[in-house]
Amino acid sequence: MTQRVAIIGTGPCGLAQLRAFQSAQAAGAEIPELVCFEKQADWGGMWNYTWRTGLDEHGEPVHGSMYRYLWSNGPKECLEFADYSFDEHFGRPMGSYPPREVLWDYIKGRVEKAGVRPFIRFDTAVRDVTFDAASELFTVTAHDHQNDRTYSETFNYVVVASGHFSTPNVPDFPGFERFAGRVLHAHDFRDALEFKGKDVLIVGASYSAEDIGSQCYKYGARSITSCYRSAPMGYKWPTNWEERPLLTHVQGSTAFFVDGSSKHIDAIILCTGYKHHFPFLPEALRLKTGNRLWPLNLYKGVFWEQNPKLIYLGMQDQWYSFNMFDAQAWYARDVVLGHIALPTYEHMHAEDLAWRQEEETLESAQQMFEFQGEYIRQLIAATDYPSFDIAEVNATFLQWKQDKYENIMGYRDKCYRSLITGTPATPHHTPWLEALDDSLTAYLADAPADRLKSAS
Ligand code: FAD
Ligand code: NA7
Repeated sequence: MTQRVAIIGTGPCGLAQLRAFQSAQAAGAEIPELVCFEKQADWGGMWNYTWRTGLDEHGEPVHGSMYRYLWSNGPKECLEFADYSFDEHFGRPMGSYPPREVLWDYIKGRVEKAGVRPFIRFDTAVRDVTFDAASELFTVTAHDHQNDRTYSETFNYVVVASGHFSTPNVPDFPGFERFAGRVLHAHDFRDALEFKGKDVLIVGASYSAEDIGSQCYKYGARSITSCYRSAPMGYKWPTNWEERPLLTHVQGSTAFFVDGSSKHIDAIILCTGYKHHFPFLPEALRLKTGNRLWPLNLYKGVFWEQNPKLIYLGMQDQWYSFNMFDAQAWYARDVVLGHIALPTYEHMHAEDLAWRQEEETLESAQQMFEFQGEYIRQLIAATDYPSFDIAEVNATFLQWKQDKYENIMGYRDKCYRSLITGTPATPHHTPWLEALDDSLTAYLADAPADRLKSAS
């Protein structure tokens, strides 16, 4: 019987899995039957922007957490696909920090070229996955929203590529229930213009706090106050942005902080991270972890050790992103195809624990991306995924970190060299802080629209 593989999700991870199998097929391998379930109407996962919040048109929780005006928060050179370069897709050099729509276009270009769209069932949400030990088959139950039909099919493998930055972690603070302004989580943040002229309080001190605060600043918030639980972000903020220790409570329109200080605020944005959430998985198959570099119980960061026919992609906290997902997907593919044999449970778990032990010793950002880089290097060495210079990617991450500490509102104007093609990035026509139009058309134009108009 032909093997069947279910893939849940068509974000960068699910698409990496499809591309991995397609590339093996193109090289002459016989591949299993692939069925990819995607609850949204289009592919790209997070990068497929939606204006919706709350529930979608089918009553499903909205997956998207990306907002308008989002530009890459790391250099594109650190995430470039090794088998599909930016040069190949765009045919020209560009800046190092493209906006969301440009990266979405890039992600789509590779899978359009690979011709894998027919494997995908869109508007189809996976509801339930079970495993039968006797037959060694998974039963996947899905809801096809186009035909309003729920059905079940069996599979030999299940790849969970449903992402982990979608279900918000939403703490409560005393006084929220009587606060006069808006309280929202980053997951529901869409347009920074909503906060123009307002005093915005940001809770949290990681990527979302930094970037959503920066969006609000860029689009005209009156002031930004960000508060932290563990440590301040420590960048050189503009004069109307200050960091305070954690919020204790809110009274009327006043926020109070752990150090006893207080401040007037109009709106509160909880940038307090996300939960790994798999409502379709039973207890025995469900990964439980915080957002960290080495989630436990996944051999090679991918295979559910208790039942390695269940594969998780992209569950790690991410310095590396698209290229890590590729490394994982290629490795998973080679296990499914029988090119790589998995060791015993004891071996897998011991290796997993050794990675975790090392993860726990990491202190600096540099140590963390080097750790993730080494993990990826080892995965790539085992497959035919094109290798690339991980040490140079790490060096680019290090420079990126320094750029941020030098100028948090200007780091996106810096340019790096591709580690796949060697092409240097070229400065964007407009500094990030002044580039209010984030569309693909505006980004790829030779000059800002107003300059083009006056020249014609
Ligand atoms: P996702 O992209 O989240 O895709 C998961 C897919 O699974 C979705 O299409 C979803 O609809 C589908 N799905 C979920 N549940 C089901 C179900 N039950 N049935 C069927 N389908 C389902 N990374 C970067 O490299 N650079 C950045 O600048 C960057 N910025 C980010 C900004 C924000 C605000 C967020 C939230 C993330 C950002 N990331 C960034 C990280 C981003 O999550 C990854 O780049 C990437 O999208 C992860 O891919 P994924 O496939 O694992 O998950
Ligand atoms: P992260 O990186 O997981 O960070 C979550 C932040 O939220 C972090 O600063 C946490 O503080 C803070 N947090 C979590 N719970 C609380 C409570 N209860 N009170 C105060 N602060 C809290 O999530 P992000 O959303 O920033 O980034 C996720 C992805 O989205 C990332 O890939 C980006 O590219 C976009 P801590 O440091 O743990 O004390």
